[in-house]
Amino acid sequence: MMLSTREIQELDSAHYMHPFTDHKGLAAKGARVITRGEGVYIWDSEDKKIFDGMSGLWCVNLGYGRKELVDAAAKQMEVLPFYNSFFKTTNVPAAQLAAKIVSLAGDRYSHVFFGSSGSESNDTIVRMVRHYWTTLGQPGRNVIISRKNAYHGSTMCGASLGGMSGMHAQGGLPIPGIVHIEQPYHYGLAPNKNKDEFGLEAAGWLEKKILEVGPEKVAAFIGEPVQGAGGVIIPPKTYWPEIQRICDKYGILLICDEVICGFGRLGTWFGSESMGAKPDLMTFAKGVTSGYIPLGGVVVGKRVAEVLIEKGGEFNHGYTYSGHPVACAVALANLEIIEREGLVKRVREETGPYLAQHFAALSDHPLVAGAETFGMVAGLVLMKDKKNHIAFDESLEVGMVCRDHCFSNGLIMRAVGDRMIIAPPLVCTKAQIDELMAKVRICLDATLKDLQGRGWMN
Ligand code: PXG
Repeated sequence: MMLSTREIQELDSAHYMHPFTDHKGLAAKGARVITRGEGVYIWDSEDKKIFDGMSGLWCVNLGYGRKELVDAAAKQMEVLPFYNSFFKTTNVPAAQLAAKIVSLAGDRYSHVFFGSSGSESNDTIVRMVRHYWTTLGQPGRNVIISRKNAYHGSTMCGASLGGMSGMHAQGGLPIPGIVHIEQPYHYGLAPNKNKDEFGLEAAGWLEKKILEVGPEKVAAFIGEPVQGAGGVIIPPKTYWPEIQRICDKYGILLICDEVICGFGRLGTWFGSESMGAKPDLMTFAKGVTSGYIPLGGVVVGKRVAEVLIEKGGEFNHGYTYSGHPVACAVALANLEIIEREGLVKRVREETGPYLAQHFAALSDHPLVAGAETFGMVAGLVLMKDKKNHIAFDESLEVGMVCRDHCFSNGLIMRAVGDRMIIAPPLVCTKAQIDELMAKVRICLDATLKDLQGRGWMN
């Protein structure tokens, strides 16, 4: 039986509790019902075609409708839909995928621990890092330093590592032993400063925090190579090498959360490569399967793996779905396609630079300031008066106004405060980038007209 949009919305608002959602507000309007996808497009239940400028939620990197991924899942389900890896057993796709991911990550790594999401994998990392230092006879080294406005997931550890004040305000977070430093947001914090100098200064906040906590108590630093959910905050190029130097100086572990940046989004297999960082541990999820099936995990560097394996004994941690054979089979097919189509290089050398050029050109729009990209992520700020660096009043929620115009004009573009961000599928062609940019301009014009009509803009 085909349900009407209204009927689906009624079921939805009566029974489905959505993530990060004010349900009273949603019920009044009804959720948009997305029904299918093909390539870089999705359709809603009213058959409206929409350009998915966010790759689902930073994950559908190969675009929608990739039959090979569907076939990989179906084939594995027929052969072995599930078996666990707990009791001295393994399965073929999990072992093959671990080896494949290690080969893509490079010589510094030897092992992969699997979970089903980014959040879970960051929980794994917190436990693994603390177990590592305890194994080395330093149980007091248990503090992890993260950053404000970081996003590392929604579980207790994930949300604690994250630096979102709204999340910390609910449920008594962060958990003990997690502290935060300011993010390296040049445009937002120090637009008039030299960018490279600001990068060094921002990395220096890590050293300050290490000294404040006591170097002997600091276990690790965690950061996204480019902050995604925080609004696509691209650090100055001086930032990560200096972070690396500081971690090395104090012997603390460096963790890069590659959940968004991994598997080609920044034009390298892992975002840390693009940023000049050499993490000991990397979290991944999302793009590893292009979002077709849940899978996440941790790429474990030799420094950590050797200690855990040689001296750590049993690591009392794992998930039912660690190394899920169907998810791993889909990931293997996904990585094979990324390699076959040369997508990482294409993003680095072709489509990424093309997007960069056209996205930067949006700065000529009266509303737009600070338009920047890296690979296939991009962010800009909507400004009331960009010449004098005057922001809109936060309570006006100008980003949301813009986001609604995007949706009306068939474009998914996300708002984070007054930052508008995109992360298109990696398969996006130059012609599709042209189409995307034309849509962005139409939406910005509609937003400008609307804001002027409301008297919010001169
Ligand atoms: N780390 C990073 C860097 C992420 O972006 C997670 C961990 C958590 O992954 P899971 O699979 O547990 O959701 C993420 C997830 C947004 C948004 O608003 C971003 C994410 C999730 C939900 C919303 O941009 N990223």
